[in-house]
Amino acid sequence: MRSITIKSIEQFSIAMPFVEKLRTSFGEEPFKTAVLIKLITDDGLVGWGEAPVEIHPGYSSETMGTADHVLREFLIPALLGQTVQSPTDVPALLSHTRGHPLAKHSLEQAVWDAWSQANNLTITQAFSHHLPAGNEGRGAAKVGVSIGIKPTIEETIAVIRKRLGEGYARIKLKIMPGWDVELARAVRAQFPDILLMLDANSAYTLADAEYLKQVDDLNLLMLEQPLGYFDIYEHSKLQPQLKTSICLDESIHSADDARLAFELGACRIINLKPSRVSGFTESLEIYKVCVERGAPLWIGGMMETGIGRAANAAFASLPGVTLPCDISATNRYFVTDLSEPPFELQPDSTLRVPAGTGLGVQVLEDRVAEAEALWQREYPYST
Ligand code: OSB
Ligand code: MG
Repeated sequence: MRSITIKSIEQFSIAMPFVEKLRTSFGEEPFKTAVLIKLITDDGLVGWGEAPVEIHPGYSSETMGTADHVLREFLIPALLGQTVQSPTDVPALLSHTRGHPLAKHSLEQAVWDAWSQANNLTITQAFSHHLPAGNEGRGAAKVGVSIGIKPTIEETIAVIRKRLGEGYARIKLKIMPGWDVELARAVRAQFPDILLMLDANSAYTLADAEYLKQVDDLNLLMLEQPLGYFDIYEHSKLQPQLKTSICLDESIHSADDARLAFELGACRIINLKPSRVSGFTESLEIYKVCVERGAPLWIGGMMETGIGRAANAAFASLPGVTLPCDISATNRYFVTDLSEPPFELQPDSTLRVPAGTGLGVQVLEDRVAEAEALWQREYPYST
């Protein structure tokens, strides 16, 4: 395999209007925001990455401000001039900076993109190259859609009906105390056969165990992250009390966390967000943990632009990813995205993975500049 040498790295803070915002138990973001990375190699190859950071430290402790700062001051300087034999070398190069997984992920993604191109591979083939034989991509990713907290149950049912009509085969509903059991019962009554799941984003405590049992007879695909951010222990006390499978999102930051969660019986399923676990190198380790245990796995989302989405869809096409992913079509998120072609939902509820080398999408730099201008207009106090 050919190495790459990193010649320059640019970062862009961007904002884009959402087609439909996503209200969760911790709030709602006014815009899609991110810090994008453009990396150029000695040979002139260009790799792109996305840190899907938000304005508020609600889902992640990272924000637009922290990612901008940590990338500029610490992470980018650590990569400049480095020769990388494999993208899996990147975590060690960044290890002197503690934390900041979303920021680290953006750089690692850009390296995966450029390295794949240097080796004439799609990014999916680059992932498979780092896995045992038999883990080749399937060319498409099975996907669902995540629906935020709405003012009424009727509005929620209308959005679900629209999404089912578009062809999404799995519906995820955001819940919080007071917007949970009644909602789930009403939706199940309307749609008895759909793949349905709930995501609490850490809104409950172990004291709510009896209360949460009320959703147990609704044949849910899973209940995502009911308890504390970072918690594994209390989930291990809740899972045995529920028939419904618990899926962990916020609590899993590494392959070690995944092993611990499975050993303790804290969950049966993992939502793997490559950004949350600091990149695709750690994602590959979590993938292997799940495959070895025969545990269901799916790829989550952070409302990524086409840049992050392309890489996530590629990872989601690997055969160990067994459940529909939170990677919806471009038109679920944006009117105009930063890359082309857009991701379109296929009749079998999949997104096709681009066929070209690297990410396989074309980044439209004039759109990146527009999105940068929107961020600067809305948040003039920031860099
Ligand atoms: O909990 O999965 C989550 C978006 C932002 C923060 C947290 C979450 C989400 C989603 C979005 O559910 C899924 C998507 O990208 O479509
Ligand atoms: Mg979640």
